[in-house]
Amino acid sequence: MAEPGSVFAPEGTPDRNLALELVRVTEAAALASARWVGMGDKESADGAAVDAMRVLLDTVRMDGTVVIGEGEKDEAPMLYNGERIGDGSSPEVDIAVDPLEGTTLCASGSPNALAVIALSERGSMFDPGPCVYMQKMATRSEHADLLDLDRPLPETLSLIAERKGTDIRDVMVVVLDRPRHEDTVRQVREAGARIRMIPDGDVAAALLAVTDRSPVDLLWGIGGPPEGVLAAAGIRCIGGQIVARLWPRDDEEREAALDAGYDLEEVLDADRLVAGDDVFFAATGVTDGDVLQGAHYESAEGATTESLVMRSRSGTVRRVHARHDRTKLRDYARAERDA
Ligand code: VTB
Repeated sequence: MAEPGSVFAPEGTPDRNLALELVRVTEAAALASARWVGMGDKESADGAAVDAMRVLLDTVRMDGTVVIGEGEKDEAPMLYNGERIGDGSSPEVDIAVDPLEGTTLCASGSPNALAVIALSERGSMFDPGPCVYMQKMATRSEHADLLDLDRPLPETLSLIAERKGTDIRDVMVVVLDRPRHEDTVRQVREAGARIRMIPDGDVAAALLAVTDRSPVDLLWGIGGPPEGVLAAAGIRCIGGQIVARLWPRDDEEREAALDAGYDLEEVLDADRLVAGDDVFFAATGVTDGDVLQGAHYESAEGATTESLVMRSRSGTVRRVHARHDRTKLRDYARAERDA
């Protein structure tokens, strides 16, 4: 029997949608880091997002553990992996967070930087361990059964074209622009499919790939495992599928992962990456992107944000457009502090 106020309430009981509380957290991070858009200083942009997010996270009633955060405790003062967050009351949750996904995108004023967070039941999020990279593919539900990390990518793109009833030239795959992808990129081009090359930001790219009527059919590539877990949380809510596999860079990393008990052959899908039955996800745009508009400072007093606010259990996907009154917020924050 769940305790009163728990999000993991008995079936049929209306309960809390934590995503509605999380959106304030991502909005705060986006507004703070958006001050640094194009300033060429990704550390400050990230720091501003972390500080803003950490303060607001304390307002969420929960007993949270950061599973995917800013890194190990000795390298991250806040939102480090293992940090306990919230007031300790129910529910018990795992937290995956990236206060600024795409720090370089933000620093260069490029599209698709996001503030993002996801929660799910304690113990339900995949912990990537020592691996720095993961192979990933994501697509919307109609093509989900075609995802295969071992099939050559041009073949998968042909199958998607066939399923869509189009030519392979009409298919578009989004790929991180990295030297490790050069061979595959060449093969895809030879096969005649099109590529959207992105400098960073494969969480936004994964969300785009699973969106209906998206210009992009598939996300493919080797990127960060934290971004894989965050994308999976979003996909659990919005629909579509991701498959991923840990990708050790060298023998040392392979050994460390094996010693830690990881199965390097295992194909991890959205349900494995985020196994909970009740997943909450919120993301707010920092710079303008395909999925979300960025935070805009429109006047001395005002700013606007756009966020995605989602929950897997109910399947509700909200787009929240917010207008923020910076003068009032400042006064309000001061009054709270002085109280
Ligand atoms: C990607 C990208 C991220 O890390 O996951 C990437 O989506 C992978 O790492 O925005 P490399 O940059 O080392 O290739 C980010 O760029 C940063 O988190």
